[in-house]
Amino acid sequence: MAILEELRAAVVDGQAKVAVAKVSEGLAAGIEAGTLLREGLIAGMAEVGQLYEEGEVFVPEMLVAARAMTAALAVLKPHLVAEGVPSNGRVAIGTTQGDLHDIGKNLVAMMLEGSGYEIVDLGVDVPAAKFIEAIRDGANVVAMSALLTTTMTNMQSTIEAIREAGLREQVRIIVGGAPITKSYADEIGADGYAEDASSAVRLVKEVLAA
Ligand code: B12
Repeated sequence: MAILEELRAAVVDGQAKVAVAKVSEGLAAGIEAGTLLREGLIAGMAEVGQLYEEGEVFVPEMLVAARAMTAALAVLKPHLVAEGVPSNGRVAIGTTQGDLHDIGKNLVAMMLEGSGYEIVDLGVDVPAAKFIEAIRDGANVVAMSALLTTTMTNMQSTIEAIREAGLREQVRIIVGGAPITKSYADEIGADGYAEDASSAVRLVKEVLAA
């Protein structure tokens, strides 16, 4: 479909205005928000990652691509987030310390919000102390995101800090992000792992029911 292809290309080229226009055009043409997300925005960002790995683009290009994706996501958000769903629990979400990647985290937050969870977004580069504060403020779930192999280890130290604070039993901890696996989640003592935003919604439901 031409619109999806143009949307994907706009993300790759870092053209925020075009990406925003294509999302609006797609919605007006009756394309589902989830399709625009997966086949346009996420496909574009995956291509940028591939090009970066191949040495075809560098950090500045990744950054403008991320800005285009973020701008387009803002338009898509009300369509992804169903309204009027009662709160099913409070999720404190953040990207681990040292890590500035937030697109995946924001998507997970949006999908959870759309499924009726109250979201406390702690942002990026989040130290353990901030997660601990959020638990003391009533979060039932802590969701940590990491995109770098150098920052994924901070998930483990955060879980340890939560345990040392005596709060581990009262919270469910889930983790995700491109370098994270189920076995890593098990190894560091998290309660669950999901590979994308829609499975994150299922996961939160499961861990809260356990
Ligand atoms: C965009 C991007 C950037 C942007 C980020 C902008 C932003 N606002 O986020 C910028 C330019 C800032 C950036 C910087 C860097 N980046 Co970068 N970046 C990327 C890129 C291309 C895309 C990431 C992305 O947004 N993907 C799209 C989203 C939708 O996917 P996602 O994040 O994986 O999230 C999904 C799932 O993982 C899951 N999920 C995510 N979080 C969570 C949390 C929970 C709880 C759950 C359940 C699920 C879940 O659900 C999400 C939705 O489906 C990746 C390439 C890649 N293949 O991932 C590199 C990549 C992550 N970056 C990389 C690197 C090296 C860097 C830099 C070190 C580069 C540099 N030399 O400066 C810096 C680090 C800065 C820092 N301290 O964080 C490497 C990491 C390598 C490694 N193994 O550690 C990658 C893999 C590129 C590569 N192939 O080498 N980057």
